[in-house]
Amino acid sequence: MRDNKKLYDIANKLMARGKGFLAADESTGTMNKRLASIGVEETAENRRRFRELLFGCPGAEEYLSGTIMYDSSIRNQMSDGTPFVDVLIAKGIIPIIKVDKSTVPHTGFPGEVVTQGLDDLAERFAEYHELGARAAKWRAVFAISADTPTDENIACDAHMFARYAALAQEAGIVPMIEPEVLFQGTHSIEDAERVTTHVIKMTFDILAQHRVDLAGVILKSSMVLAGNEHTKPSTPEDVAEATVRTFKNSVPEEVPGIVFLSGGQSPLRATENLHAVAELEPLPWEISFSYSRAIEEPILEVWKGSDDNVAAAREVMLHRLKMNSLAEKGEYAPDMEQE
Ligand code: 5MM
Repeated sequence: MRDNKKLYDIANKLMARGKGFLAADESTGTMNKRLASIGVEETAENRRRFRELLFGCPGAEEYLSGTIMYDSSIRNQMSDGTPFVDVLIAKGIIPIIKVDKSTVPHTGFPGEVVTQGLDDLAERFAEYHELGARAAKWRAVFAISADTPTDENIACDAHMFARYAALAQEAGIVPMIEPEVLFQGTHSIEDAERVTTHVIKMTFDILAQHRVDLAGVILKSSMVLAGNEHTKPSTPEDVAEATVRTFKNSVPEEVPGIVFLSGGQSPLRATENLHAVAELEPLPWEISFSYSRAIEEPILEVWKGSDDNVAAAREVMLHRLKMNSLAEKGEYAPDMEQE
């Protein structure tokens, strides 16, 4: 009989108050785009050097309970030969492994994609557990338009979430499910709420049908806000109210935690919106951040690929993490950005 208590313990550690996740799980193509954006050559060594900057940042453990890694990173190491994964574990940061293999077009459903990566997943989980991962991430993507997402597309991804989550729990790994409703678009905040509620609700219904233990699952969600091309940007108060209402209408209370992706919001906006959600606590779930771009963008700008800039880039990283940690506790104010 499986001991689910271990899963609950991992989930509780991940959702520790004042701590969140760094999503450093860019696939090779995405990481190359990040390097190109700062004029750095897109090589395996430069991708490794950037991960060394992030994973080796002294003090990050004060604000991070988990770090999401890509397959190549969980097998990679610091310049001195110490495996990245050992560096994180020594700091008490739980290694989380991205296991989906990205999206492909959903045949017959124009404009929609489905996530792939279930083949050999049980064997991959066994290896990732051996390498030190105790949580995993699988992302599905939904764009809002007049015709999308369709129920068939949501159900297809939800069945894959369920299969992935069941296999993760069987391997002693906490599954994080990430149904990302894209921020990019002209949609209103009301459309975002309607679609996000429907996607999350259908996903959890199908997870429950597949007998996934929802007390051992973390939800990684988009915030609910108007699209980036909508005429009126949503205020933090609007985002918080719509997001919390969405969760209350779609997320079962036994789910231990919900973390946010930043989705292309600016770093400051992602922090302000997290703070506004935290101000509506208590909620049935622990809430935190799991940002990639909203943490990494300012770090990349300072680093610019030079070893001489690593210390300054790590200061920027610690600042961003501290701001998000304060926001997670509802203790953030924009004037703290200047300190
Ligand atoms: C780091 O980006 C993750 C993987 O993306 P690709 O497979 O496209 O390279 C992504 O799943 C990320 O973990 C989340 O979406 C959160 O990232 P943002 O930038 O939205 O906070």
